[in-house]
Amino acid sequence: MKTILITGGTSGFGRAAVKRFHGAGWRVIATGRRAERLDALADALGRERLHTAAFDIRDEAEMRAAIDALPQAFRDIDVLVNNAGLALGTAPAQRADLAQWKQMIDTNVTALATMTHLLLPTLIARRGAILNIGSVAGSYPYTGGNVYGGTKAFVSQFSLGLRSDLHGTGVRVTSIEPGMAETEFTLVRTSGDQTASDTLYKGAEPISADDLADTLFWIATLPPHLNVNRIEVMPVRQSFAGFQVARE
Ligand code: NDP
Ligand code: 8X3
Repeated sequence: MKTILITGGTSGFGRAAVKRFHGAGWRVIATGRRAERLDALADALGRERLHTAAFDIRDEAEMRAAIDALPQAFRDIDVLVNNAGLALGTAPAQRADLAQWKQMIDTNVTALATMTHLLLPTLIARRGAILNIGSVAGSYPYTGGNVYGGTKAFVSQFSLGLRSDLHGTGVRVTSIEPGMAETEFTLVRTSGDQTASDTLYKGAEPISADDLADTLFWIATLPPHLNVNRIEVMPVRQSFAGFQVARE
């Protein structure tokens, strides 16, 4: 039986992935700050193959304590899904909130790198896999994407760098880069503006959390000699727009 650790298991992609892998018979570790959401998952799925750990992923000491406290049956982690992350704000850089920038960097970059560093010995021993959730925002700039896009560019390049460093270990690394997906992402980004969230997704047939969970499951269950390096997934209704020109 394989074991997977999914950060950000309380919502969106992460929660859907917890259910997807658990449903397929995997042992799952789900993390997130909202303990009541993790408890609800345990109520639904039971605790035999689900372990939950509630902590703020920006707190390295809490993260280490949670990994140290893993029950024996959950210690041999085969797959790490670095999913916990967020965007905050849509203002252009010159009007952005510095505290929001730092929270995005601490969560999307520092915590992701820290968790990876902590679990690398186990993942190497298991010839496991690291699935990092990047974003199309890491490749394609848009106004107001500034630091969020920068953090996701880090995820993409860090994933490729890990592939290189882990050469010969058998560990697989993938950067999964979704486009517009309907989760709590926009609610978080707009500090709880449900109308903004509903308006953004209306009529767009966005990616669903279950769609992305299926993508993660497909990658995690490929034959062990195959590695998906980077994968972009978008709704058909979303594509690219052109450059802008500030004319005289
Ligand atoms: P959600 O807001 O639905 O889920 C985000 C998850 O991250 C939650 O489980 C949340 O848990 C967790 N999280 C955030 N901050 C922390 C923290 N400090 N400590 C612990 N956990 C934290 O959004 P998505 O499911 O959409 O987002 C998942 C990932 O997908 C993110 O990395 C996001 O950037 C990325 N992404 C999203 C896209 C989209 O359009 N939705 C597209 C491309 C990428 P809790 O609040 O309980 O701590
Ligand atoms: C989330 C996708 O386009 O809103 O990463 O930045 S986008």
